[in-house]
Amino acid sequence: MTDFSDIAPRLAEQAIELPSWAFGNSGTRFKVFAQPGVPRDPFEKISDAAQVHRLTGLAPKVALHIPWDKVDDFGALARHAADEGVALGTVNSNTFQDDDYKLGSVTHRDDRIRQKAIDHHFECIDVMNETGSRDLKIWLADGTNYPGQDDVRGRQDRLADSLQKIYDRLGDDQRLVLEYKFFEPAFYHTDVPDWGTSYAQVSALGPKAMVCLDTGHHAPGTNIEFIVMQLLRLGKLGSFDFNSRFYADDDLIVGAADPFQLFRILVEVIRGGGYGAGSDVAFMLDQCHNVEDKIPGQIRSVLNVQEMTARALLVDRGALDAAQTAGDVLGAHGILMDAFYTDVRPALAEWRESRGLPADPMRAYAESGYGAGIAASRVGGEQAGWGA
Ligand code: PSV
Ligand code: MN
Ligand code: MN
Repeated sequence: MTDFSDIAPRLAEQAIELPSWAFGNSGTRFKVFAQPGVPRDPFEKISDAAQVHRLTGLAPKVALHIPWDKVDDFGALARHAADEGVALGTVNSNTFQDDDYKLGSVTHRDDRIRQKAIDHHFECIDVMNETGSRDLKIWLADGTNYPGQDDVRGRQDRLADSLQKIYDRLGDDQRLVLEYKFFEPAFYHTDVPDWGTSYAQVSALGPKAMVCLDTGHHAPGTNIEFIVMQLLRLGKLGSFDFNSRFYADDDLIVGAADPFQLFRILVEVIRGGGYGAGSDVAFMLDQCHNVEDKIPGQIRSVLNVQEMTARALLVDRGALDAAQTAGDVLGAHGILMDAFYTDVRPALAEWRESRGLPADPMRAYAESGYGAGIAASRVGGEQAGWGA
């Protein structure tokens, strides 16, 4: 069994991006629950996100969503982030909250609407140029509800054409990551429903286009770690959106529904070279709090990712390979499970303290008074996109 001290240095390589929209009010299609102290503008969202990094050392970047996080001066937002000890990360586009996009955005038959969607992505790239962000993340709500509603082949061709125009605008050090999702808001077909479609589209674009894998965007029973393995093998895994799902796109705390699945995913990430220094894979959370407090909800998630990363790093690769080569089915399985069942929490608490971080970030946040402070000082917080 690998020892914790062997893997401790590698834990310092972990960096997880937080979604700005996790800090505003959110809910379901039935109700948005307002919480006291939610941010009134993008600057306050960054300040809240920075608390997560301050207490865990795990979350040095914040992803933006345009236009939700539109400000007059993105340079000032980037400087504010730096003052708070974090940086601005991935820029997410939004082509799903405009009447024009009812029947599609970059796949729309109408040239005007398609161009409008493309122009929105150009605007996002302009933002990236100001913030220094590397990645443009595209998630599309495009799809149809009824067989025959539109010609799915034509939509796929228009998607390729629009993506090419967006891709051609990217700077040398910028990337496009295309997120897939099997359904919702469209229910018959979705234009980018699966990793294969995303892979086919980004492969046609070139090396700066990659796939984004949101862990909540698969049918029940999907072997997500297999997809992780395949995309890493193909050199096309650009980023993760981590969250948990029980049923559909639940966007719950990472590792809450199925910690073992999170472990299996991270085992493949590490096996495929997708973890740590030298890897280009962006680890993001895509989690939208509903009933839980926002900042501790994010703290819980990044700690869960760290915990499963530590367990995945503990897998004794040499012993596993030997057992696999020998055809020792139960031995190999046992080696993996030994790592999964290792309680790394005490060792992680010590590791944190050795780096000047609180042993228990959840408790440290509760005792910090930050939550009470923002509840008292902020009135009239804005909603996070959803339901806004
Ligand atoms: C919608 O499904 C979604 O949750 C996607 O996962 C995006 O990443 C996110 O919204 C933000 O646009
Ligand atoms: Mn997502
Ligand atoms: Mn989603």
